[in-house]
Amino acid sequence: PHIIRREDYRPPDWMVPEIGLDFDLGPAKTRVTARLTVSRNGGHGRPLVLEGETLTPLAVRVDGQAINDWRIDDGRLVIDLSGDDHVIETEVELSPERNTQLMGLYASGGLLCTQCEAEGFRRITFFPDRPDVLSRYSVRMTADKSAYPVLLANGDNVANGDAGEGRHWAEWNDPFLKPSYLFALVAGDLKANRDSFTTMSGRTVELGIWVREADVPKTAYAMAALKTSMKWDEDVYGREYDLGVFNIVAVDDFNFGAMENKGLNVFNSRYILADADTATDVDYDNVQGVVAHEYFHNWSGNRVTCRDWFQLSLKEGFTVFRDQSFSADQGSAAVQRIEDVRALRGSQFPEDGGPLAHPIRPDSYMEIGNFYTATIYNKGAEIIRMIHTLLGAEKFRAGSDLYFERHDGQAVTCDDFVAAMQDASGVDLSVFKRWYAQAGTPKLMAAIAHDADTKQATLTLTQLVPPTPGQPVKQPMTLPIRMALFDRATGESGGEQLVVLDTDTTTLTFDGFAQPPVLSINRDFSAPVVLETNRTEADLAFLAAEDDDPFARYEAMQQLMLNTLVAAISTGVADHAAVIKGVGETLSDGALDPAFIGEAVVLPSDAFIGDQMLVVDPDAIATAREALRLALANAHLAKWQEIYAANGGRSFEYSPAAKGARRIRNVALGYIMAADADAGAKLAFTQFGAADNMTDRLAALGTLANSQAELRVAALDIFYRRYRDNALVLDKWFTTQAVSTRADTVEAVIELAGHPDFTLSNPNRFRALVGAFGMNQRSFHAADGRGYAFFADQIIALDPVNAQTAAKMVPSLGRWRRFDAERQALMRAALERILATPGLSKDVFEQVSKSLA
Ligand code: HT7
Ligand code: ZN
Repeated sequence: PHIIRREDYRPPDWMVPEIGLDFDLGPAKTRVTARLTVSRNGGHGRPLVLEGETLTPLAVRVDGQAINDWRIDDGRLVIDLSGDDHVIETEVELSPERNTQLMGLYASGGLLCTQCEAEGFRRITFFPDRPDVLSRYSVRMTADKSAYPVLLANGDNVANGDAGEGRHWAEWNDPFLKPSYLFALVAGDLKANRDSFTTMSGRTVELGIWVREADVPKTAYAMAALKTSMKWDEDVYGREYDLGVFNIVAVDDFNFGAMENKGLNVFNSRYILADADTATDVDYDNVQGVVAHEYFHNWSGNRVTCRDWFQLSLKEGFTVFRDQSFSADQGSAAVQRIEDVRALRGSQFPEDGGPLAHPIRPDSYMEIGNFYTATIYNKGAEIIRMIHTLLGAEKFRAGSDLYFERHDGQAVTCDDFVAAMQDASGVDLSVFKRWYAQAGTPKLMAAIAHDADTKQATLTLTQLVPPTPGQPVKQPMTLPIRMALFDRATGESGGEQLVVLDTDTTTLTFDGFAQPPVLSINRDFSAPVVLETNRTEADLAFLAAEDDDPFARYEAMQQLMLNTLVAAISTGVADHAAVIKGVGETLSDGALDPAFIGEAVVLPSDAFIGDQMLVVDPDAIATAREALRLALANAHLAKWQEIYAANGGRSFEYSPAAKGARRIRNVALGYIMAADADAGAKLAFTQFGAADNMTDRLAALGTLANSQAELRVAALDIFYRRYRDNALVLDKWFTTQAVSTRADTVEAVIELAGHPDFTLSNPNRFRALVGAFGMNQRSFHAADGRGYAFFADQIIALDPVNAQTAAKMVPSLGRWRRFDAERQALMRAALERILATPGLSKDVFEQVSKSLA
């Protein structure tokens, strides 16, 4: 397959200042007539080339005259034009209901909707489908009135009418220039939760969240989140919404989380619908975060967009940073940061250390759909966060103001973003820009030494950026490191300092320490690195109890746990004493937020423990982790029971305090279950039955699903019967079983793939079972390879139906180099079997071939 390279970028040959689209909509057959005003860009003689995928032109007209001398070249429509300005009309026919790839125009649950990012518009009409071609869109839709009473598109609704024969039409105009990837339409039988927002300049914006009528009550939280986001973007970034209307539509079949189409966001329904009975606290948080993310794109992505897809992190990294900051401001900033870092370590670090590693601005790709990665999004956000740290909040804001002012209405590059930050702040970011070009997670070694005679502490920082595919040698990165030194006798520190390391190594000295100080470093995870220090167990225990930076405190506890687990795995001898003591102190610290405690006392995941090992041994990890869990459970049983009792008995409320209470109580339930399986199962089953909210019900179900308790079967059955008609909740039922720590999970998952409610056509359902199973280190890596074989079968089956979703699964197998020789062979065999499948999509081909290289 063809490789697209960043260095080959060339401005478009033809611009399209205006486009009129006429849709005659139907699920089986939709006719699309497009009218493009085109103008030659520069003094070249090249033809007009319009991208097309799965399209056949039924008519082509140039300046009103039908022509026949067009040609199709690899799906593209090529037209020779003599002048510099023309009007091109094309007609095509689509079948939305046969579009299972969910890119372009497709049918979902009785709706017709579009997904155009990154390259879906070319599946709707012939067009120079690239983000640097900005056009003014006018759209007319005609459809059956009873099946599709609501017709929505970008911008403002300017006219409506009756088309006769039970059909009606609507026209929408978007006054803002936009790239084709931001085009959207939706037709369906939808009802709106309507509200309004008054902007900082006093304009009224009509807000609508469109869903099935029965789901309208589940949109209240999303609406509140939208209004809070609009206000936050005004307050924190000075960004005001620009249209008179902002609509959101929820659809059930969606390849991603949501899409920021101008004035018409389309969402995966799992990020819109929430009520106490069906959504967990995590779901509520996700709704808030994704609503904010898509709304923030209106400026960081839409008003200022990307010149080409290599610049994807320009909009995604910045917008993730913005949504993370927003979420931190809505609740516990400490817990938000812990979750952000967990997500980074859980998905981006493995990507950075594996065969699919790429910089946040990649140099080449085969299929851009494969580059919506944790690196582009989450590492991209960390890179923006580091700019924020280096500049400080005020200068960062000045940089963002300059960026939006300078580039409003343009399609730009990551260089333009950094230049605005640099110009507004006066801070030189030239070395920092290596973050955009170099892949790999830097390792930072921090060694603290002390001289009792001089009362000096010496800190030596050394960085190493590992080789990654295609990048054998790296230059040092700019690492903004927040640090503090604590006096271990008084518990005081002289305050935090920012050290900027942009060389391989540096040594810093600190005076006035009669005793060796305790090093608190990379506070708030100020640089996305893997940290190695020479801190002792006593140092970590001190920080876990005393550090005034909550993230550093959490990290110290995690590091204590990791040290204990890794030592147990490598020596076979487990010494749990330090962790038991640290957890006990944390549980008894009345000054701590329960939400924070809930995170601090949870053991690192199997996968994260594996990341610390040269060769991942899933069985040894599981054994060591269960042993530590059991030790913590037994040592603090009375405390877990006390916490469980103290945090229950209240009726559901969605507030940071109530959420924190549920979290710590459910963590306690897990430990009680570990200490006493019978009592724990009874407690869990009672909670399962009595819960007035999904967080508690699902936590109880998950605890039972991991257990040998007989009540487990009953609970799963009750849950299924209660929620079988709610697709989003049924997804949880599949996932709970797919991530179970039970030994028979592989068989259970294989059986569930044959369940009548399992389907390849709904990405949420596929991810709920197969995607979740791919993350279950214990069962996916079952030594006999049944997990791998099942997984490969599923990817092969899904590929012709939905190549994008199938390709997203490949990285679970792509990590084969991290395992023992037997597992390596089995994983490679699974990948090779996928690669040998006839007619493989380029999406899956790219992921698998790179994974095997
Ligand atoms: N910008 C959006 C990306 C997206 C997408 C990408 C590929 C295929 C389908 C997709 N749906 C949405 C989402 C976002 O980052 O906000
Ligand atoms: Zn985004």
